[in-house]
Amino acid sequence: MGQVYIDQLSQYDGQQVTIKGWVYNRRSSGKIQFLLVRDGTGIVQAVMVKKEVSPEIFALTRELTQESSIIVMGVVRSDERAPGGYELSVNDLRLVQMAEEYPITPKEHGIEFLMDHRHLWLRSRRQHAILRIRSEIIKAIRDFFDDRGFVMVDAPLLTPAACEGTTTLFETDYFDEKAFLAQSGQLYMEAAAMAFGRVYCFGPTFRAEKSKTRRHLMEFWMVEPEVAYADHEDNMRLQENFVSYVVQRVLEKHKPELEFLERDISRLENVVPPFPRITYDEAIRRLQQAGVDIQWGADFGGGDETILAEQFDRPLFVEKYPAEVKAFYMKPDPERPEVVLCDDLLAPEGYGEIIGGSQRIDDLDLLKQRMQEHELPEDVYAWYMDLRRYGSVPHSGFGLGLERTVAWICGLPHIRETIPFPRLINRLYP
Ligand code: NSS
Repeated sequence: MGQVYIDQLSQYDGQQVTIKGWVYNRRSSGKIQFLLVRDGTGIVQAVMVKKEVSPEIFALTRELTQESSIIVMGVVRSDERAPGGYELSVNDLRLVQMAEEYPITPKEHGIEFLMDHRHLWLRSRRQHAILRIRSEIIKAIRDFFDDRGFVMVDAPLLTPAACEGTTTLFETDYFDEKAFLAQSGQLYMEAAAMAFGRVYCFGPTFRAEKSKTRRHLMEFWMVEPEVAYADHEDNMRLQENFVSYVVQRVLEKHKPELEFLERDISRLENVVPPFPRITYDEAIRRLQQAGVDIQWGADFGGGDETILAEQFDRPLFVEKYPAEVKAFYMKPDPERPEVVLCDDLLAPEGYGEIIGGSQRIDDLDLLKQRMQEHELPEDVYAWYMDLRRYGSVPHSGFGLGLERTVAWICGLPHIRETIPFPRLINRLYP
């Protein structure tokens, strides 16, 4: 049998196979050596008995260092005691490269050391569990929208204008012009929604966040659906169905990884619609009752979000914030123009805001007025205003941050492990 992957071993019980991978660990007891071999799909114990291989191979195996690359050949044997239920009786081995002394050993390392070695740290079991769940979440996100008739439309990453305020823009030279890395694809999705009805984009976004927190990355992935003819209510319904779908998919496919991460699975099983909803006004009352010194008109900090979310057993919608603390494009509530038809979805257990969404302003004059209040240059937004000139309709959308969602679902204390190579305020390496 040619190369077989470790997660497929159960199909090869009793057969001779070849595994191509790396040495995860090794121990020997005289006439027998035990290798833990990993190949990216899993880890298998490979047992080498002295009299079953050549003396050269037995001697070579004794010298193998952690992370040396090897090709092992042997017979698959089911064994209840083995992790995964199978082990390999080795009859041949080839060394591909003898690894130098590996910096990450089974002992505990500090976080900065691990982050400096992120390119190697990815090989650990914990990072495997997290990044496999991330990969599944991405697939679930795409499946949810694709199965419901949304068209995926890619937004540009180099843009002439801001979407989410001018304070967090990364600026770069664009020949004789200035360009900014995209903070959001939303404005382009509004154009796409007028063309295709229901659309989404899903890609990296960039924000120069000058705050060092456990929830902020400088480069993060966001999925942004936008729906023509959808109002604020439709928008929230879509969000709760979407978030529940993603969580249930991870529960269905990745329980072993969640268990490895010691995630409290019962908390995730609760995540089914409908989600509780409170207004911003009520959120302020609840915070004041909890002893927080906050007045109507202020935005929430991470700590405030945690206090609110902890009062509920599933994600919490907070809707209708004061227009002043929100973006220029949000539609005022016709019954109370000082608040806007927006919502933030707060994840439970202190993971904070995972979604920001709103119904958009569809009236040209009001949009112009808001842009003036926010001191936004009209010329670079001319195309965006055109959308209110040619067949403007009510429309809504939202953005879900992928990494915060991964942190919440995996139960991680910090966002830095949710993306393969995080960009943090003090880190651009590796
Ligand atoms: O600023 S948001 O609240 N909303 C938007 O960008 C809208 N333009 C989206 C839309 O309606 N199409 O960001 C949305 C989400 C937010 O809830 C977080 O989950 C995530 O994006 N987010 C971040 N994640 C990680 N790091 C940083 N810095 C970050 N900023 C936002």
